[in-house]
Amino acid sequence: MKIGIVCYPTYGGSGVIATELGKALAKNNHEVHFISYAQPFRLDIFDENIYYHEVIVKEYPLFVHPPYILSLAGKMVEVVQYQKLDILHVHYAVPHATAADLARQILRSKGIYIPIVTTLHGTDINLVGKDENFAPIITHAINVSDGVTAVSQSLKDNTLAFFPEVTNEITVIPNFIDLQRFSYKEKNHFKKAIAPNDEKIIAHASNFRKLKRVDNVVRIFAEINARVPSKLLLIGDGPERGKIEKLSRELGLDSEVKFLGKQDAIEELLAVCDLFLMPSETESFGLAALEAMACQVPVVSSNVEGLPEVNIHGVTGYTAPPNNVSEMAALSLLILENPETLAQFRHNALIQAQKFDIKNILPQYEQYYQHIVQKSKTQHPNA
Ligand code: GMT
Repeated sequence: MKIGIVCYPTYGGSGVIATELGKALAKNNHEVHFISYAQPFRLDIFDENIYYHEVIVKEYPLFVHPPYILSLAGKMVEVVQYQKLDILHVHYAVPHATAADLARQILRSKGIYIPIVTTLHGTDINLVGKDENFAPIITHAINVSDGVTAVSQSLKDNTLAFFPEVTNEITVIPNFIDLQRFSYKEKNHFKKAIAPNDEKIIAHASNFRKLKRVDNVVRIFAEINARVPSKLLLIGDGPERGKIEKLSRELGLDSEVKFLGKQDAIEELLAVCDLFLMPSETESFGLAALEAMACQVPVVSSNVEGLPEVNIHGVTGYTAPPNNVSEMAALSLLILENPETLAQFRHNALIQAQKFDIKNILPQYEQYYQHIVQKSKTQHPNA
């Protein structure tokens, strides 16, 4: 098939999933066309089946806010028409599904019907979706898509609860992991460099947005470190970074907390960790937790939304209400102070991660695309 993929190129789970899906589809001999305003950060390979089309947003003195959505729709029209795409897969209802709807209308006037699959990732539904002005736009974008998927059952349930006028069917296709890339590897020399006195190594990775509660990561770590000497690796960067550095200094943890910034080879870092913390206030899935689990790292996370579908309480780690720092610290210590629990949870984390193996999830997307293409051919035979 010839598949167009539209995503945000930035450091974040939806961009990772969209890019890794496109790479896996290309390996399976599909022709994949990425459409975005910058090269997605994980699109770091050459593959003869992969194309990248940049959306250029032109600035005019008249426009204070250049209309990205129109530039995107225009690029979609061009790529669908000239590359003869079979399907457009857009990640995020707003603005991508909205732009795709416009592109599809324009293409229909040229006798082309392009089916649109929209994948909901969470931020558009849980955060943007709470802005009243966006509600009718998101509802419309979902209802006019030819197919809609959500990355967890919880996200599907929330979408239907927040947007009562959504009538379109939503299919859950969970996020996935490449277990060949994300796996446990012996990195003793690296471990020694980070934790020379055999301290426990704890990690957190995110885009440091407020909802990730990186401040609570540091507070949980402070309670852990008071009992079990440890090091904290903070991977990623974002708006909260300055505050978190200040908090670490205030808690006297500057030499225990390492700010590593954005890292490409995150699997190399996870390979040396004993625990991953994800105390988010909202999380439709928690891809970073799954990446840790694939590397056999147990997770202590909050129990919101999709996280309990990924991190199983008492099996692959523990979950607790968000903002309950003391409970998350106590649960972390249950793992770190008990070598048998740590070993068992490491094993369980891998078994759970295997359920999300890309080898199992990729065919679900391929079958879904086939189904949507067939359905739209039946519904729009003359387009
Ligand atoms: O969480 C972020 O900051 C990034 C965001 C995104 O849209 O890229 O992640 C969302 O999509 C990921 C991939 O499906 C999920 O793993 C994250 O849980 C989800 N984030 C939220 O729901 C807050």
